[in-house]
Amino acid sequence: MQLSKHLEGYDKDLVEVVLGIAEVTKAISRGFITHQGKADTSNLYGDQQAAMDVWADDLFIKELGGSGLVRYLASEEQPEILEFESDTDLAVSIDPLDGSSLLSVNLTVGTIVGIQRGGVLKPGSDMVGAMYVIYGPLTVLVYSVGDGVHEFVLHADGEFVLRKENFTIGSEKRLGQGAARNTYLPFHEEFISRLEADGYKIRFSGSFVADVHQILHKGGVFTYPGYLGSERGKLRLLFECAPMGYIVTQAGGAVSDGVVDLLSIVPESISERVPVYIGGKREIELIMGLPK
Ligand code: AFP
Repeated sequence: MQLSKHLEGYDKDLVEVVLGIAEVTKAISRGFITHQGKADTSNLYGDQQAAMDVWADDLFIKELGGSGLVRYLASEEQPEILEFESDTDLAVSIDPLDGSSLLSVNLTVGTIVGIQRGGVLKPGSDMVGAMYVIYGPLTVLVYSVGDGVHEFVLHADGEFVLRKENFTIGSEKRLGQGAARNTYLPFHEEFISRLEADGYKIRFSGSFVADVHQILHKGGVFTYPGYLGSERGKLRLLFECAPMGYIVTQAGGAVSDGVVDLLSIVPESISERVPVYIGGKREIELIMGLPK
């Protein structure tokens, strides 16, 4: 079944936005060969932008800004929230190319999208939908509009075709852990030690979207914690953690900053960072229960 068919019956504007984003991701999947190398620019966070980052960001702004379907757009590559003429109140936050520093070594990167109504600075629990696309050996799109999690594969004829419907998080013991061990805070050190003692295998690529995709399918937990020198972590609440957290929660998992449900956090700015623990309920309960 094609993506457009699968989305039948949901809010028309929301469906059009999801399909518009899917169209851009098809262009991105074809564009890796022609947009290699680095741009001479860096984003709001000081990350040097890859040529693909800038190009992909541009494609999304043109598609969503020109569609008349999106009022607000926040992109990880833009310093401000963009506002467009629109009859809707749909608001999109987007990381056009997460993990792009890995492009130079040809590892998997992806696009992450969260969709809200009325504005982007809202808690993840208010989302009306989220999706991500992984550009790996296959181009795979995963979406949820609050009614389960579904996965599609991009076929040679240019269509996203259903591969897994209503799937739930796996149950294997896998552990993706960011930050250097000598900067771990004591409760985090304890968390990791307990998982290691329980036989968790390490899985970390440096591409959050790919790492969470693996945990979603296989099971376990991904964490990029707060650490000495950066107690609020590295990853972005709006562009990375909330949309992926929404999807993992929809798949029967959970997401936290270590203390509260991450989806309950109201972002104060688009650039807000947050410690993240995302994966199975058991692992998230463990970190939330450890004394801080
Ligand atoms: P890039 O998009 O700049 O490659 O950053 C990727 C990322 O935000 C996230 O996808 C990774 O989990 C994290 O950074 C890896 O960061 P470190 O390599 O500094 O641990």
